[in-house]
Amino acid sequence: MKLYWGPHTCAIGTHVLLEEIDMPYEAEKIDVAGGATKEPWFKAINPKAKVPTLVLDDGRVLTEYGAIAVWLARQAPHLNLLPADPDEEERALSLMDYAVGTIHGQAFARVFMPEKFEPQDPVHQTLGLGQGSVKKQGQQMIEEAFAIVDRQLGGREWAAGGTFGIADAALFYVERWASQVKAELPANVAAHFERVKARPAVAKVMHVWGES
Ligand SMILES: N[C@@H](CCC(=O)N[C@@H](CS)C(=O)NCC(=O)O)C(=O)O
Repeated sequence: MKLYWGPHTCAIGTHVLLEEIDMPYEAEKIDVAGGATKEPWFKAINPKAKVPTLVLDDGRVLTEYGAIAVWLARQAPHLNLLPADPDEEERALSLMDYAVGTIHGQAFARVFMPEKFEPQDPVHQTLGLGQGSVKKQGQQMIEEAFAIVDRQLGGREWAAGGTFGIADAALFYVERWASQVKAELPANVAAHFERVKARPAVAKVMHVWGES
């Protein structure tokens, strides 16, 4: 299978999972910031024009972090990447969805790409808020969301199930972005980030990405 990824993107979460499950894969770096996902060759593979994009050996194309992560977890059930216990599974999926849908899709997206929100944002238009308000809102959302994650992690080492899993890889990729927007991670989240970075699979991926 082959993962398409781009520097500084959320695709690092998927890359980490691929490394953790220890199945053969290739990883192709593309210039996401330079618009590579919008090029016809890439859109022919994934019309959503996003990474992570995972192409299986039989040609099927998997998209969306959560769906790919569950699929990868199912390839290596012994690793408990998605807990079998229903309560822990719910916890894993809930934290993963919060990282992907809210922290990434709503909060960081506002800071990284305010132009995608400003024109359509009725609150912004109605209140006639000045430029930069979407970014400020995103920044506030990031801080509120990490405070929620901090309480949810509590004294746990991992998001769910007692071992590293798909929610941890999702939290990892948003935790990585915090320093870029000068958001301070609360104590439990910061400790979680360090714990994930200490994993050999993660260190290997970060070396390939050339990022800290
Ligand atoms: N919901 C998607 C989000 C994927 C996403 O937003 N990827 C970004 C990088 S973090 C991307 O490929 N952006 C390229 C673009 O919008 O041109 C997922 O969970 O996989």
